[in-house]
Amino acid sequence: MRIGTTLTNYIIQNQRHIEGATGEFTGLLNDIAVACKKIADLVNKGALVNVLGATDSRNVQGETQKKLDVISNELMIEALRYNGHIAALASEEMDSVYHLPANAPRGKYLLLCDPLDGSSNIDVNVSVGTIFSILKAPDGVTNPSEKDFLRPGTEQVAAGYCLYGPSTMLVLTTGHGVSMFTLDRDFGEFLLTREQVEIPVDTGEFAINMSYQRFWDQPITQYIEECLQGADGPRQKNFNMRWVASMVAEVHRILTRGGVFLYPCHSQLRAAGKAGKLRLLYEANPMAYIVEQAGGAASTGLERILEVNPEEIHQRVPVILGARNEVRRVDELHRSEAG
Ligand code: P6P
Repeated sequence: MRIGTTLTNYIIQNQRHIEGATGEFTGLLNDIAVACKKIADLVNKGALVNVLGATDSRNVQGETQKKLDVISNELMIEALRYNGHIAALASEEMDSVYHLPANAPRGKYLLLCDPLDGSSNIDVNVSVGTIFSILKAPDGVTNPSEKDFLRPGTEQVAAGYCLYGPSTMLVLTTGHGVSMFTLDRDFGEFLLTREQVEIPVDTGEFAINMSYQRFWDQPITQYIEECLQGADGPRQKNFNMRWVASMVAEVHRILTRGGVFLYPCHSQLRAAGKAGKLRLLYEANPMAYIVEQAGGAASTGLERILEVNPEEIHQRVPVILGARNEVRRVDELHRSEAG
């Protein structure tokens, strides 16, 4: 009988390839995994522990916060703030950067997270997840400010998510491919269940919220129309459609069986002064890093997501990610519209 490869063992084994690795990174990932295990436990218990439903508060996005949004954010802070692995934290659920308590040791990383993405699905028992992105903190800065977080996605040292689905899975990249770990609840460890994940370059499955169709720009309208025309249209093949309204679940499906995910900007979002729905720093960037590391592509339609220069922490961007050839097709439609 074997234990298998735990997340901690896997990181330690792989850390040997990282120059100057001191074990701090392993400690940080362990802190994140502890928070995710506790969130998984609460998501799994749901109504039994009175964590469902909404609070009467709104986050900086103006969205009503679910109880588990707030709890997940608090758990992430608790798991990290005194362990000396980060210098500061930014979260979808907090207006500004979280500064560590004065007596807390500072670490060399910055953590950005969406503590519970897709939480509108919580009350209807559909998969949700935690998304995280890790940057190096600037040397010698004991209280990083917002500007220290405003770095392009190419500077991420790691990114991952934890999917609270039929099984709880943690998916991670540190720049050497994508690995998947499944939580063994019997002894509370994430065990390696897949590595070197590859996204097929082509697909027959797209994910988009069709209810916004009347607001789409021409490139998106044309791309989806071609998919819907199926074998009789220019694509000469039929497409399937999925929409879970939980980005973590969509990305996991794409990593597992392929596909393309689109959350474009559209006229209704622009009218509200928004450049998209999804947030660059703690949704689009980590997912783009993971998808690219699995051989896929991630674009705004006009540029590579990982090369977008952030201007503010809760900045939104359009997101097209997944099968490389499909993302390229959408990009080409945007270029031809631009002329
Ligand atoms: P809509 C969840 O709120 C989220 O941020 C992503 O996880 C998901 O892909 C998207 O928004 C769903 O948006 O407009 O379909 O509800």
